[in-house]
Amino acid sequence: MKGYRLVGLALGLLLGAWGLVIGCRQPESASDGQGVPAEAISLTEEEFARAKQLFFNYCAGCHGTTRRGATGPHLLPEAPEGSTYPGTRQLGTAAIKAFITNGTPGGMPDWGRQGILSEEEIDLLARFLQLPPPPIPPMNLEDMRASWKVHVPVEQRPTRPQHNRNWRNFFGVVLRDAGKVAIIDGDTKELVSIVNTGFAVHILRSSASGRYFYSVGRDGKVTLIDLWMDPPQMVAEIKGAYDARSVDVSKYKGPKGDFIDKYAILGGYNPPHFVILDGLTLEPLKIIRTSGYDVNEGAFYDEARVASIVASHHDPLWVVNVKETGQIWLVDYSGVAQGKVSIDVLKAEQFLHDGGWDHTKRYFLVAANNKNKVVVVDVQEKEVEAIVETGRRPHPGRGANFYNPTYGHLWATGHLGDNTIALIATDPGPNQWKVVKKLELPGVGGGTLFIKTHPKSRHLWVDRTLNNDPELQRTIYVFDTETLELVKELKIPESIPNARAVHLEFNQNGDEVWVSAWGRKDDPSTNAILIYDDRTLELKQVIQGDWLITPTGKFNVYNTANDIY
Ligand code: DHE
Repeated sequence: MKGYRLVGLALGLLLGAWGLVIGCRQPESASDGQGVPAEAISLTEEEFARAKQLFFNYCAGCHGTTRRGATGPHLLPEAPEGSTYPGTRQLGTAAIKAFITNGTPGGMPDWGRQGILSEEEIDLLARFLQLPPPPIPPMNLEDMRASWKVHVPVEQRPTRPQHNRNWRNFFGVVLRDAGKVAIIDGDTKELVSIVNTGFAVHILRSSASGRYFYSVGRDGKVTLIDLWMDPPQMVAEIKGAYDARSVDVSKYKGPKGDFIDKYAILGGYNPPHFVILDGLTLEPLKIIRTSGYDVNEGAFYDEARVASIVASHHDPLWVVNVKETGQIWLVDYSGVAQGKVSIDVLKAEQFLHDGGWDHTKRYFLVAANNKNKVVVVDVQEKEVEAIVETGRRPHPGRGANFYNPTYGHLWATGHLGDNTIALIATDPGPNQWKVVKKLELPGVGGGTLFIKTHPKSRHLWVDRTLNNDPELQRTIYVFDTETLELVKELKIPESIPNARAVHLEFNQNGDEVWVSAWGRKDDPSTNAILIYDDRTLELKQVIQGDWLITPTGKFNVYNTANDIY
């Protein structure tokens, strides 16, 4: 049987220094700082294929398929020139296994301790990571067309809602490890339907009218769900990448045309490209590769992945954030029907990830998380307005907008790598685009993935899903947006064991907050949706059921279509 073989070199291991840099625990075998013994790395074809899949499932998001690093450090056999992180061959199997098992305070999950990866899988990954990364296969329009299905043609879809429910207050709930999306009625809290969306579905976005949900998964599949049908169901699907994280829609209606529900856009991690799709059928119309040169060193990145995408309400534009190069592409879709897509490329900062609009929806704020910064784009003037240092690894989700009597309008982000919430002033004046205040979460470390508020709420809600402490992972923090005091810490009830609290979403009225208790995929009793009263901060309802497996993101139709956060 053909095997993959490589002899690890006995290079001096500077793990002690590296451990300090990322604050990690040092594995025993390397704690003397003298280096690890040479080891022979050998994987059979079958092992290599399994390890590749495990890497895709758990690691590629942060470290990249070609392993050059992004949110997490590079994982290349030899350290690239100038890198402060050693090569994986220098680290050796024991050290790599320790990282995968225990995670790091910088936000890397403790895959072993959580029991998500077995010892055998961790060993396999640790050996795989010392071999060169496999190449990214291409994907073209024909491949996409082969996967494209329209289940219900547009002319057979209803012309008005087929049910009497308040569909604008529906919640689409991602059931991550079930590969499904649940549609829940936000008024009655009843399960309305479950749609098979595909592997590790990641996010949903609402069409501009709110009638459709678009899902995107880590298998690069986009599905289109019609909420007017009874029950709501998938009406089209397409695979537009091998690995993807983002999808959005055209939201502009004005003098330049009516693009409501006209187009969708899929952002690919692998291949690194975006695809413009017909909004009602998902027919692929145009692919554009995002490979390019980074804004700092000018190094070429074939793997320049599309991170967040947001649609402007004021112009026929998408803001496409290219992670590795740090470029922000403003993509004008008004000429797609004439075969024309014009793009302005802005030089921002590397490792762009997630972000959201300020309250005026003129400025888009996006985290360059591995650079500890937030980039502010003036989408109206098509320029980078500011780059703000906020804290260690900002992770805003979409961020949160609120008015504070002292500081005016603020946009807020939490951090993966520290326990602060940075408040950035957005009103014109001397403080604009400055961090005017940092709120502190109690306890050690960050791990915040999402924060949220609503124009009708006086509260800022914060999770801490990736903290290393299992108790803090279960805790939600609520701040008063006027006094900026921490007013309540809410824990997942003990009757729901082994769950982390993740992602917060308001209902349409802005008086309820839905939180996911993200548990084990093989045990429904560890999973739930917790519904809190935003005025009293009391838990008012718990949704559970055999169908509710690993809920993560929740998307309220009205708030998502209108970018309310
Ligand atoms: Fe996400 C948003 C990428 C891990 C749940 N996530 C995003 C966005 C990106 C991204 C680029 C912004 C999309 C947009 O706005 O267009 N996410 C990644 C990763 O690369 C990463 C770090 C690692 C990976 O392997 O995927 C990652 N994400 C996760 C999770 O582990 C989460 C908690 C559960 C899951 O799906 O596996 C998760 N990400 C989410 C959610 C949003 C999101 C719920 C949307 C937040 C919102 O309120 O809009």
